[in-house]
Amino acid sequence: MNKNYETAKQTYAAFGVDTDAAIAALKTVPVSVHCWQGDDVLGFEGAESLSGGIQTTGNYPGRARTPEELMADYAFALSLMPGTKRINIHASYAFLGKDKGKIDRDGYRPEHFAPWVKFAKEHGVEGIDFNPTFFAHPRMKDGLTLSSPDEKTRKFWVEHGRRCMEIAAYLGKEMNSQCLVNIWIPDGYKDIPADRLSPRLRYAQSLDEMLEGYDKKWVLPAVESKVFGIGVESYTVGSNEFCQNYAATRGICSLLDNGHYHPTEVVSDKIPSMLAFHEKVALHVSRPVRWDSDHVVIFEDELKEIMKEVVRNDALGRVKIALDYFDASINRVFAWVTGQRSVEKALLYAMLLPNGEMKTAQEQGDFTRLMYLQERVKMLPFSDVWEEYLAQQNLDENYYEPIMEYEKKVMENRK
Ligand code: RNT
Ligand code: ZN
Repeated sequence: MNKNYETAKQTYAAFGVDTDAAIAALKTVPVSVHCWQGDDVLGFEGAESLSGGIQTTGNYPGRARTPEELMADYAFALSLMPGTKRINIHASYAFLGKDKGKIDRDGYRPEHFAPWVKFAKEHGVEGIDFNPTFFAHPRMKDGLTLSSPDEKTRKFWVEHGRRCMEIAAYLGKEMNSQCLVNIWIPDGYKDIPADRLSPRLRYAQSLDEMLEGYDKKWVLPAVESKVFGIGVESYTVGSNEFCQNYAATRGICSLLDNGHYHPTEVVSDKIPSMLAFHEKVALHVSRPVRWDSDHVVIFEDELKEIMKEVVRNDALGRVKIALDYFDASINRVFAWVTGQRSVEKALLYAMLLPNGEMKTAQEQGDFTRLMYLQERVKMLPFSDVWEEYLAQQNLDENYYEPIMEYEKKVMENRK
């Protein structure tokens, strides 16, 4: 054990904080790591660009171009991430094999995801989460999927959703860990619509059809809302109110992506409101810069606030944490690892706060002491505890060099 850690441990103990307990607790918190950071959300279906209001920017060399390359990069990234990990797969990352070109998204089956189960088991991850892919596909009509007025289109996407619920049950069973299925649709209008209700009623109906009879033991469905996307600036069908009411009335989960709200709204404040009424709530941890830009998550204030709400409300078992960002302007493995490590740091930071004492100060109306404590803890030797956490898992702060080596040896050859 390093000397700095011993000193840090005593410093925190003076505030009534047990650093050993925090380290042990953090090791068990699952964080779901998205597969789509590795290839700019393109998937295995041959897509050359993204659509549905989301966008990756940058052209840093070395993008994974094949399933093999993506899996290699994913495995390498996971090896540099501390803690308990899950993998998070989009339907567009199916291994279609001989079915390629013969079946469409309404025909995907569990077997097309068997390689992901193998991958998950080989890399010691806790479970697999899943996402139907309702974007970047020719069957979107006028930018709509589950809310389409065209019955053939709507049915196609409902069927895709139903297939995904079956795939998720398979993934849950195989991994012996409930699979979170996140439902996000890009549906919306660029300009002022004449009817804002009908698309929402159709979306609700489609969700009901898609979720009918799903395997409650192995699958936990969630709906993700959004305020706007590129090309759908005026109206999105799956708004916040729509998704929250849908989730509440159907007894499913609501997923909050911190890039999906008006700029002065914060997800940290939404978490306790959700916890007051829901057993579970899901997160997409992202970093919006001026818009839903999906920048790499870094260790900044709102991330700390989000994890404080998870930790101090004893909600580690109730809040499902997943990552959602995609940056193509820097080394993609570095982006992956930095975002995951930032979430881990924020969790540890929250666990090392004298939360009980601060709460007492608040309840006693002693706001002077509350501010004193809140400011005081900012300068405690957090980094020594973080490095100890890494060291106990044979990791350290230098993850830059190994990634640069990997870039030279592996990624630079992808031309
Ligand atoms: C889009 C949503 C959604 C996607 C992923 C790829 O704005 O955040 O979660 O990022 O499904
Ligand atoms: Zn998201």
